Amino acid sequence: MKTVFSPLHHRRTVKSELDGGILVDPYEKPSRAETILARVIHQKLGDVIEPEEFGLDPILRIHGADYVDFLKQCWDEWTAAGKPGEAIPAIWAGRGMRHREPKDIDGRLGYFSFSAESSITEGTWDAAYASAQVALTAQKRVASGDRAAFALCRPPGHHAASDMYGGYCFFNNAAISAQAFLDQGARRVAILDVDFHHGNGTQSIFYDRDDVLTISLHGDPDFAFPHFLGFEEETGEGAGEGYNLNIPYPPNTPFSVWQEGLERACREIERYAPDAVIVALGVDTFEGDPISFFKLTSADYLTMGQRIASLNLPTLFTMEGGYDVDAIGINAVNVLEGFESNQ
Ligand code: SP5
Ligand code: ZN
Repeated sequence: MKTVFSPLHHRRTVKSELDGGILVDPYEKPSRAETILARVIHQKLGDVIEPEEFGLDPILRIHGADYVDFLKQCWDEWTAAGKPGEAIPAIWAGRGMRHREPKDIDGRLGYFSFSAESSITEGTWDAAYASAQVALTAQKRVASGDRAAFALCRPPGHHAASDMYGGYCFFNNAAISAQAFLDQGARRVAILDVDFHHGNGTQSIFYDRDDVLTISLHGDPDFAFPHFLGFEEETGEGAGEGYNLNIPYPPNTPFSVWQEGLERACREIERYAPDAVIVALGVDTFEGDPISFFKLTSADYLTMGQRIASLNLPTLFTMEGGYDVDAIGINAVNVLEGFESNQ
């Protein structure tokens, strides 16, 4: 399968991540994408291509114009306000407070985010925009008849809601791609999110819709980021009732248990009979991941890819998380190689 990759991801190179009460070297760093790209080339997965330009319109099908404007202007407003460091929110609308957009940058940062670890700097917009174009380019390959394509997105996307960033995510690449499939004539699309963290953004975007089935396997939010969404009882609302499935697991879950959830997810997708499936591919389920608590091994990712291939559907992979940089290339590409071994 083809891989779509943009060197513009490097423009998102931040110095700080708020973690444990200090600013640490960010987990979501450029070497993640470079390591995956090197493995794609080493394993001869297929051609690597640069993204085409689709502009803002497909992004605006998912994200609000005021949010997109905020992301574009955030760094300039932050520096114009004389702030010495990277842009980090420090206040949100808590319970009983007003959910209205303030005018100054401190207020706007809180209004358009849900967490504080994802510092914004000068190049964040360029990288997030390029990451969405990477996803749309891979989506176009699949819509044009390729069995599968790999969008090597960085920054990732599945935590981004229509009008909030967080969890290292700014534009929801999987959601933007799902909407593109629909806008090009697909009737139904399934999103299978195998990242360690709940895909809260994707869930919220499609929660009241039946044309996108959203399924996420993830660390139990009682113990794992994003903490405030991703529980089993969230099954959708209105027309979307029954079209969201959350499969949370506790600390130390091994593949033998996780695999039962994958099987359940795949059966739901088979029943839904979508025109395409999008795999939100995070490999932070790995036993060596520094911020997660599942126990998958590198070999397990081959098995994962094989089961996904047996859905026998046009498949778009969008890269999400994975923070053990030494293993991220092997693990991510193992999913793709497992997929391709099961034609
Ligand atoms: C795309 C993705 O995987 N985003 C993950 C965002 C997680 N952000 C905050 C994680 C908090 C990490 N706390 C470290 C705990 C180490 N024991
Ligand atoms: Zn994750």
